[in-house]
Amino acid sequence: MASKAPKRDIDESALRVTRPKKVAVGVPAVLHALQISQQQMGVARSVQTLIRVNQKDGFDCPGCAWPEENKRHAAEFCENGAKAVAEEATLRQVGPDFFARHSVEELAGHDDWWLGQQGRLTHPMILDEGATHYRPIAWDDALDVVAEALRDLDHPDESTFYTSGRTSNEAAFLYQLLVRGIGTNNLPDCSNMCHESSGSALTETIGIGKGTVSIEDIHTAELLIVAGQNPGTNHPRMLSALEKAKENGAKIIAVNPLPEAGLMRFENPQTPKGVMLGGQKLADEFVQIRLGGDQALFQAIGKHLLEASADGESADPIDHEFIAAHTTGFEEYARELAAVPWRDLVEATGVPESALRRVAEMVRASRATIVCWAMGLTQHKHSVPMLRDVVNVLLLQGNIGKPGAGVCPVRGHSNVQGDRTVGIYEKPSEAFLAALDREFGFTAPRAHGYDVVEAIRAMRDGRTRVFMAMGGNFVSATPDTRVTEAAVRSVDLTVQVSTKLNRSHTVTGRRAIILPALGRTDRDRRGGREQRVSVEDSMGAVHSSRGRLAPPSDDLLSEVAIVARLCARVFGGGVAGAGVEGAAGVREEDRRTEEDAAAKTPRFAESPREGGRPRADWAALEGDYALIRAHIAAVIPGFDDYEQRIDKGRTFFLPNGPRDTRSFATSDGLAHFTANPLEYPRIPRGRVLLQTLRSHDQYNTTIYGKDDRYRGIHGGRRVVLVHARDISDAGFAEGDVVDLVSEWTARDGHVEERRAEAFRLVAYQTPRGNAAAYYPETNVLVPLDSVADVSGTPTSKSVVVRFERRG
Ligand SMILES: Nc1nc2c(c(=O)[nH]1)N[C@H]1C(S)=C(S)[C@@H](COP(=O)(O)OP(=O)(O)OC[C@H]3O[C@@H](n4cnc5c(=O)[nH]c(N)nc54)[C@H](O)[C@@H]3O)O[C@H]1N2
Ligand SMILES: Nc1nc2c(c(=O)[nH]1)N[C@H]1C(S)=C(S)[C@@H](COP(=O)(O)OP(=O)(O)OC[C@H]3O[C@@H](n4cnc5c(=O)[nH]c(N)nc54)[C@H](O)[C@@H]3O)O[C@H]1N2
Ligand SMILES: [Mo]
Repeated sequence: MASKAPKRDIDESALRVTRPKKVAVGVPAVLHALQISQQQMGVARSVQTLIRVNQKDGFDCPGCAWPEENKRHAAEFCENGAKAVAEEATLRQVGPDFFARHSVEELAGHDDWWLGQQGRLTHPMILDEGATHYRPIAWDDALDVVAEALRDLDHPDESTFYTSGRTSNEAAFLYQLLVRGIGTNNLPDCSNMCHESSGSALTETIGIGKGTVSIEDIHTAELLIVAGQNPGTNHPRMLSALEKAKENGAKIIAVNPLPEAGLMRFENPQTPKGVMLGGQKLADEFVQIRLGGDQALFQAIGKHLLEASADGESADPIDHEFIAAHTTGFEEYARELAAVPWRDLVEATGVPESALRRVAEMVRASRATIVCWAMGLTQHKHSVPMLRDVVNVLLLQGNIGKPGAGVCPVRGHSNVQGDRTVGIYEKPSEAFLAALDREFGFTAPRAHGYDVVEAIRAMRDGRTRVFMAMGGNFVSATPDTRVTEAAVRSVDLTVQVSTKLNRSHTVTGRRAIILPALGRTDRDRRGGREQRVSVEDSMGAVHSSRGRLAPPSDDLLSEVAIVARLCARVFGGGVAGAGVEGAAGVREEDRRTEEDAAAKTPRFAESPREGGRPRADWAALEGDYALIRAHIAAVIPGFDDYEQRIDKGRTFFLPNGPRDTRSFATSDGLAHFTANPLEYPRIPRGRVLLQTLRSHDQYNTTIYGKDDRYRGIHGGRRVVLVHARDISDAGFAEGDVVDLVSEWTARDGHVEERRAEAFRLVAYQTPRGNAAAYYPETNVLVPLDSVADVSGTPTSKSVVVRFERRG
């Protein structure tokens, strides 16, 4: 039996701090995962579930986007994947009785851990205007309310549609069609807060916003630089790939302000050696960099390579042939870099010149280098130029489009990359829109829509009347919590398609609707057959995913069904089932006739907007997801024979010009060197620069447990990790509880302050002047206007704060 959900929030007074660990994974991790699984779903369901994770006929792990290897292990999951699965496959439930017992106000007073631990949502719910409690509502009525609100808009841009990154290709494609059919490109997604900087930098420089390596490249690289990433917690299966690379002779450089356990050493629970020998040493070199110093590091590497090339004494490290044939901008890059003083590079990184040169020598010695990165590189003000400088270094040695070499932005959510591929983007390309128009006989809007930060501004400024979210936890995941919450509360109607209860169900518009959806692990029967969906991993490989577990309730619909029914209501034509078919599939007798639909056809259809509306047989799409895949194949290059290519658990790669043929879809068909002035954060006196990151027991805003085992934090989350001398310099002692106050100079020049209360000071091995605390508790400190240049990503890894004694 699963154990009961907690009754109380996290008790921070129970917090315990021990020494951080040096080794990641191993047997304790597996035991911990099994324990969490059993609490959530009992023994039998745990076993039944975990053996299907990432298997060829199983479901794609909702944990992260790291690819599976072709030859699968019997247990192709990791501790944190197991936790992600347990979180979804839990037997705990949040049904109408739960909402009758708890007012929305009471729920809003609980922390994210408590909310998430209550269980799966089982029934559509509505919060009427002025009501204190959600009440149950039939699916048809709920969808009618949404459709009606959409057609009542004066302008389509008064609606905004968020997507988190777990949504399947099929659901995401239909969802963007709904949104563009309504007439807006307001499609912000979690990517805007995540790898948007990677997309921006890579599209500009190599013509594709994705990585250029496969898992085999990782195995065969001579050098891997892992910067701004904590794979031991967030991509544990990546450690097996790094281990294999090491066995093949690769060197690894870890670049991080924190000595993260997984990067330093790794015990592979799947090999006896890992368990018995205390694991494999992973990082050959640990560069303990200052927050935001990575641009300087990559400039230092580039500068050293150019200097070595010029001295003419030893083998030239620069691939002049590649540069001449495939790139532009080299001269200017080299000239600008020559003018950057080493002193500045040392200051920005906090690393002595000798160590910078040592690292650069490792790069020089390698004939195949991969740079992997995640949030430590994407969530800074200057992330885009930083990543352009990563590309510059790789281009110098021709490390794009050759085996064992390339760029590897390691994605977060399990289908965030696929969602973008199938059109979840506020700035869609003309080619994509033109193809969409042709396929569905309408004209999609061309004007760009809102990203996440712009969406919040629009709500704040009263320009949004309907906000819908396909998964995720918008209110907790976004920056500037107080501003965002007020913004969301000003919307007429908020609609959340969700699997689990979270804060976005408690901070709502004047009216709110919860639409409970099937998750990855749930069996999805529609149209009398079991449906599968498909996803794209971090390396551009597409494969199918099929849940096998009995869903928590018969009242759930798949995301595809929810969107298909909204399309039918908003656009008319092929109206899918009324009535609640739940997981049992569409019942013939429940199908509405076209005439019924016409009677209910929204005002949109009566006075169609200029572009007309997309035409499709929505009911048919709901009944057979293969038909949606056929549409995707017709609109997006690279999906030919989609259906056959995902049969029998097969995986196929989407085309990738730089990787496959060294062709670059830039304006001139060449890869671009860029000259980027050096930037790095300056920390005012008496302040520290705070990064907001993940603990080991959380998945973004979903908190699995209260420990961050590898960092030695147990039983609580309100900690701030700081250098011991910065604690004493600020006049505090380790263990003191302080408020974190962020300081931000607004555009008009005045300094704004934001406060996060009651954090315990923990002395930690971080560079002087740098600190770390967990997200989402600290999102309240991140100013809405503090975003990365070009990409607009909130600067979650660099927030200037001071500590204040609690009054
Ligand atoms: N278990 C689990 N898995 C997850 C997630 C989860 O929450 N839990 N989230 C998923 C998602 S959506 C994502 S995007 C990924 C996130 O994966 P990560 O990017 O690994 O997540 P963070 O915890 O934000 O860790 C950032 C890392 O970068 C370092 N860092 C911070 N600033 C800098 C810097 O300026 N320079 C350098 N070099 N390093 C820096 C931090 O010390 C930390 O090690 O993980 C995915 N997988
Ligand atoms: N300060 C700070 N803020 C950050 C970050 C940071 O490092 N620091 N990281 C940013 C990053 S990288 C990301 S990706 C975002 C994450 O932002 P989001 O993706 O919005 O947040 P999650 O916490 O992953 O969303 C969890 C919720 O998704 C729902 N859910 C889970 N699975 C499914 C499903 O299959 N279908 C549906 N419909 N719903 C589902 C559940 O209800 C669950 O409560 O946060 C960003 N915010
Ligand atoms: Mo992410």
